[in-house]
Amino acid sequence: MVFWRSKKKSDDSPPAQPSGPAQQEPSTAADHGQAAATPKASPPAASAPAASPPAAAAESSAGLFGRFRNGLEKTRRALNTDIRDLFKDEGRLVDDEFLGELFAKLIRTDMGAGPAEELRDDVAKRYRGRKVGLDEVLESITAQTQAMLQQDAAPLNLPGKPSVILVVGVNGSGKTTSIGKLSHHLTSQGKKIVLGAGDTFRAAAVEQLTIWSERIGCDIVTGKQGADPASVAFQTVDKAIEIGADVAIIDTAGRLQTQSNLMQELDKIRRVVGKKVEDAPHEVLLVLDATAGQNAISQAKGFSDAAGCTGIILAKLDGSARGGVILPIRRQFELPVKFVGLGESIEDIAEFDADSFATALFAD
Ligand SMILES: Nc1nc2c(ncn2[C@@H]2O[C@H](COP(=O)(O)OP(=O)(O)OP(=O)(O)O)[C@@H](O)[C@H]2O)c(=O)[nH]1
Ligand SMILES: [Mg+2]
Repeated sequence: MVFWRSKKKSDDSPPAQPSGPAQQEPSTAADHGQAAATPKASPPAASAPAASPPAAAAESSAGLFGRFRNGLEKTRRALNTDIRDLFKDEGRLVDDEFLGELFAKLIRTDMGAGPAEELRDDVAKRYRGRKVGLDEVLESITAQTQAMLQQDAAPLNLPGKPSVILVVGVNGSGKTTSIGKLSHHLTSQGKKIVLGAGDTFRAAAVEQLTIWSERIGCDIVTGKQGADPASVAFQTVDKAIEIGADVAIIDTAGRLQTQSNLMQELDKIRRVVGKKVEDAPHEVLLVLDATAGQNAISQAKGFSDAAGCTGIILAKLDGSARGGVILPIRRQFELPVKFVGLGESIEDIAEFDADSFATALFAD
């Protein structure tokens, strides 16, 4: 049985209303390889915090720079301290010793050997044999990082009403939180959202998304624990059509690409929503955890192809001094980074922009 909840911001209305029969596709008895969850979802928080005031529809690059700068504080501090340490004196001769030290500092941000070598080699090409100051080196590294992070413009593909976004990734990467923040971002642009609690494996996951829906003031479709996620996805899209929503965003349980039954479950969700709305899902967003560094990359390798991902949300950039991980991610995934997560609050998501991001990464 699938339920949906009408939007409410801070009232005390009763919990989910039953809606029509469950969708007919048979359930997959997927083995999620996780401990059994709490038997019942507790009712959602009665009075969820009100949503924050709407953000500006299109953020200026100055605004973005400021947000990246704050969100990247840990990485930025580590990098700045490290690189500044190379310049104890007035200037520094760019020789093998300096270049080796620079490489060692850069690699500590988890950017990987390839990108760190490129940055080092660019400094060598420009300045070898010369005495340089900190600013010159930072300028060179920033410009090169900007070039490495460049990608074609990658706005969300939201072609019609409703557009469908599926959110996937390994356990704990930040999927549900990113959905909450993304929904707020879209709502503040005037879009009407319906959430689908496709992680039916854990009752707490449904509860978590329900609380987000209340904060945002949007509808949510939920299923009983253990319900077929494809059924929830189907009902979510149905609901979006019924109420004229612009976007349906479907949460999924965490999984590894190697769990083939769970990857098939994603396939089924895709098929089912594709039957309801042409070309749906229009976005399949892979959420990666920046704090897991290179590990996030190896965990999610193959995931993007298997799940037909269209873009990346790099979550938890604020929580780590290893924000350089974005460089190998851009390189290895051949997928645009669409959003970055910069904290746990509702506003802590930003559209990715290579220039502002790289400038913020090496800023004071
Ligand atoms: N600091 C910080 N924490 C985040 C961010 N995004 C998510 N988190 C935290 O990361 C933890 C996991 O986030 P969830 O959104 O539950 O992750 P998930 O991928 O849905 O997890 P599963 O459903 O268990 O697979 C939570 O404590 C979140 O608050 C972020 O951008 N910054
Ligand atoms: Mg989740």
